[in-house]
Amino acid sequence: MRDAQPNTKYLKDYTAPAYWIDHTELTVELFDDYTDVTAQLRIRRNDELDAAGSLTLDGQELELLSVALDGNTLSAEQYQVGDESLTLSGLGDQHLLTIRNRIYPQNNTALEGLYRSGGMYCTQCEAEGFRRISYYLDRPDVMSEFTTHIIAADGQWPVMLSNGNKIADSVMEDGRRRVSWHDPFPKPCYLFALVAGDLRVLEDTFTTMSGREVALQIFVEPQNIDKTEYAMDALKRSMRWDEEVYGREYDLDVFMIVAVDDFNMGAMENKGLNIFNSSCVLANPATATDSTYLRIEAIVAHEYFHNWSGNRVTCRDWFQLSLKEGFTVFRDAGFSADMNSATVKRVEDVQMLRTVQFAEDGGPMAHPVQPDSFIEISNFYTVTIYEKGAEVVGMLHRLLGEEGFRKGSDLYFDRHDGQAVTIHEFVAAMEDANGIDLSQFKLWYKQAGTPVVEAASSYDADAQTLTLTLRQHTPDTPGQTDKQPLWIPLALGLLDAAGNDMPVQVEPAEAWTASSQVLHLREAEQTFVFHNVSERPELSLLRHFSAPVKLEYQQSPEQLLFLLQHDTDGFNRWDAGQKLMLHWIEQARSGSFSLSDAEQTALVSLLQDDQLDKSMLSYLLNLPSESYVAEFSAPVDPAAIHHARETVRLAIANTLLPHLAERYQQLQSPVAYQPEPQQMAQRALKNLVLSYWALVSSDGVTAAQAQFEQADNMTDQMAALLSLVNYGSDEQADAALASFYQQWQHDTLVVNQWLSVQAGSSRRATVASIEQLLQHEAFDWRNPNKVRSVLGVFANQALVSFHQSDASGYALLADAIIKLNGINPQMASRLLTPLTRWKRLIPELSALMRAQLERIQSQEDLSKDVYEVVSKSLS
Ligand code: B3K
Ligand code: ZN
Repeated sequence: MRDAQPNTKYLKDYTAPAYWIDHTELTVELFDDYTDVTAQLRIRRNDELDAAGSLTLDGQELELLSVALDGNTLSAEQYQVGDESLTLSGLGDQHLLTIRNRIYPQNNTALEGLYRSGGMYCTQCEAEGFRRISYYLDRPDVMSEFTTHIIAADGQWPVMLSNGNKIADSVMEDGRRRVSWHDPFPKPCYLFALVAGDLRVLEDTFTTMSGREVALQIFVEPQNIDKTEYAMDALKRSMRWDEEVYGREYDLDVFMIVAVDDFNMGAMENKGLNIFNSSCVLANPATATDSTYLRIEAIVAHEYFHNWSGNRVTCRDWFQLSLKEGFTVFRDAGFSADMNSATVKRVEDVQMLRTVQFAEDGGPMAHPVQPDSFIEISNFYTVTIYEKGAEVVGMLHRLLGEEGFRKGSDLYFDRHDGQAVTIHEFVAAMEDANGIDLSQFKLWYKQAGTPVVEAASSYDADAQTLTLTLRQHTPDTPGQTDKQPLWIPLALGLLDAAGNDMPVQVEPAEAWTASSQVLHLREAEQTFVFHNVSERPELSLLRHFSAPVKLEYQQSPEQLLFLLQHDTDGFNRWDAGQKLMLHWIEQARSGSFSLSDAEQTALVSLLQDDQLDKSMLSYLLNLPSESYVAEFSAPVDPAAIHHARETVRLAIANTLLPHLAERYQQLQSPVAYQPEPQQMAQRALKNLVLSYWALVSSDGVTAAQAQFEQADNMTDQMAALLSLVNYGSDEQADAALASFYQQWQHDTLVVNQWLSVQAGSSRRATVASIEQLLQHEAFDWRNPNKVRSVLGVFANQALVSFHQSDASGYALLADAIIKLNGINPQMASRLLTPLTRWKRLIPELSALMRAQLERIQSQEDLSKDVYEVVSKSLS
């Protein structure tokens, strides 16, 4: 809980630590009711500083037992214990500092530091959790070699793990067992991990490119051992990919993954011992959907890739978080694109960016990819740091090309191996390896807000030229005005009337990179002239979404339809379709919507297309989400958006209706379930067809019922359940939900999906029904997955239900946040996100939401996490 006025930390105040900790020897003694920790720290004065021999260590909720310097126990007058610190003064150049303290993992509901999850112990130390285990310099620029001893009653915890390689395992004289681990790679304490439990393990091996054999182990609670194979497969593919694409090899003798049920995030890249939220690692066909498989593949890769981008080269301070996160998201996206359809992966990433990240960038929590201040670092594990950060790295890749980028990343890893560095050093490596000046480009890291690019074009038939004028500006964001023009790579193509790409010659020539068909927009306004353009072309702008900007370019529904049918860039085909559908939704809001003949024909031919990837087709035929539509309307009226979107959905379903039954049958497959791209694509399209069919026809609902009963995999069963819940009769929906729960109540991850189906359904989710779910035996306030499945899904997906005109939806969320503030501040703070958008809503809703934020703000004992988001939202 916070002090009266939480402090803001600033990047500009960074100073190096007064001491280094060269070696850390940690002894963790697990007892039933408490845990004792002994830290033996070899400290060395930082020569570069004129330090006065004073050292302040971080510590939180620790019971200090003793402090000794070079073997001599200190008396209480020889050090100062603050609320969250331990200070020693009068120190010399080098010492052995020994600190003993006691902690209570079973009472730790914040899930930071050492805590109990189900029947096991585990840790989460990033960003500042290590200080809840032991007094330490809890900052990423202090890198130390760790030796860890775990001691417990013999037989109590058969598996006891920490980072690095196991060096000893024995029963001590007092009958307790002691397992020792040594990690030869110096690391910051945020990468420390410890696990103890009665776990089962799936084992495999991987031979690295230099021929070393690495043991691979996935540890899970006994009931989950049949859900580990896919993660192992994804791990081996990730290891190979990182060797092939980045030349990066794994470095320890063993790589371990542990699945835990109670976890604040997706997973954590602790050195050699990744800890995963069980929802991001466990899968078998009966319990996991295709999207879960894809998520597992991406997260296993992401955490593994951190071994280089994050662990071997780490961050100097937490303002540099995107140095490891943006780069690693970029790397895992490349991996997923190579394993599946690259275009589909791009579509999914951009969907997320344009809804969630653009909303963050336009709201009170907007911050640069390299923030310059924060109150609570946990609040900065954001879509801006991760996804926009990855887009910025992606633009570097586009500017430098595959080879140039690889030269830059090689230089970065070689130059900084074993160091804690800054974003500046990452860009400098890219510059030095390619002989390029990226000073203007670096503004992407410094300026918050989503840039707007306005485009206008004119064609001169006589001169055979096309003139394109581009203007850019970045809106003000909290604390930042008067933004500078950015370096924006804008990929584009010109299509002739038959839909073929025309050759492109641009002036000024230096603004054009022919190999990647990119225009370089570097000023507030620039005009480009395309020569030898033999007919009036259709412009396809911002191909592959080459920069994270909002593009404003006037195109008629006919032009959009043309691009949807013909663009040679798969991403822009989809995007043209989304723009066209957005236009339909706007028309529906003004009561003037109907599909033209050409539009109807295009929809039917997409449904029947046999050339395109079926997953792509399912995206092409799917409407933009309500949140995406909201991003493009001001002020936001969630009910109006919902109804307009439903009107359009009904019209599409009716247009497709004559063909749906047949297409559904065609897409059935007799082949046994495999989580592989082609099958996944076919299921995605089949289940989209089913949802349109069930929306407009009782035959569709019957088909959903049959699929629900017969499905042998969760993808099909869940899709059928969704169709029954949303389009079946009340009786059908109730019966399906009841039978699903009956079937799966023993499986907590499946039950979470069952909770989400209800919480996210505009039809089912009422405030009363959400309250019931919160009372359900399957719900648990201490488990973040449950909280997300009910409250997160309700507030972010069931928009009409959440935005009730009597504020009951807001009040329910606010009550939950107030409750969680005392249990798990990070969770509480995450749940605030929908409330931070209050200024964008129609006035009557806006005032109601604000009142709930004020109610939260008036609570006593607000955590730093909640305080920061609420106070920034209200200012
Ligand atoms: N690095 C972790 C994030 C942990 C954050 C905890 N507050 C997960 C990841 O990005 O890989
Ligand atoms: Zn990460």
